[in-house]
Amino acid sequence: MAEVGIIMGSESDLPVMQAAIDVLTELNIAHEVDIVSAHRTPEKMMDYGKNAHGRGIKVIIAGAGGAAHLPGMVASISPLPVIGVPVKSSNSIDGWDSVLSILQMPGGVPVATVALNGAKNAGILAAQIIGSANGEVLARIVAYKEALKTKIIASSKKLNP
Ligand code: RP5
Repeated sequence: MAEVGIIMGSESDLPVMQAAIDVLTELNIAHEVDIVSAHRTPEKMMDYGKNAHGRGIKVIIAGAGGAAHLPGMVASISPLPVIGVPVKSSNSIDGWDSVLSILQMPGGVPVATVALNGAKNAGILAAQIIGSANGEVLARIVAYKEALKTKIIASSKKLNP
């Protein structure tokens, strides 16, 4: 059963959002993926936000670009933690519109906003949230971070043998 729900406003967001899918697959966290648009399928968005926790989803990752209302609107209706991914999309002026639309939420309705096109970190953060209450997942995160360290040490040694 999926524990992380990955949604995005358009199929055009998928090349960016694929990084979240890939890292969750790598960390062996069950996830589901769907296109849910705040502006084009508002009823589906409300249904998703209302029902995700009842279906066993524990964290939602929502990506959108331009007037990026999907993460905030889902956060407005869901009790789950929502991670927002600002996408530099075709309708985005320079990316700042996507960032600020997701980042500047009013008090009481948080969205954990990652960097522009930062879907990989959204996936890792979702895994860390799951891992905070699941020892097996936590051990995978520890191993993941250890691998990051090993890679940097190897790069350093290559430059300074
Ligand atoms: C947003 O508009 C979507 O999330 C996407 O980032 C952007 C452009 O959508 P398309 O016109 O490519 O479908 O709602």
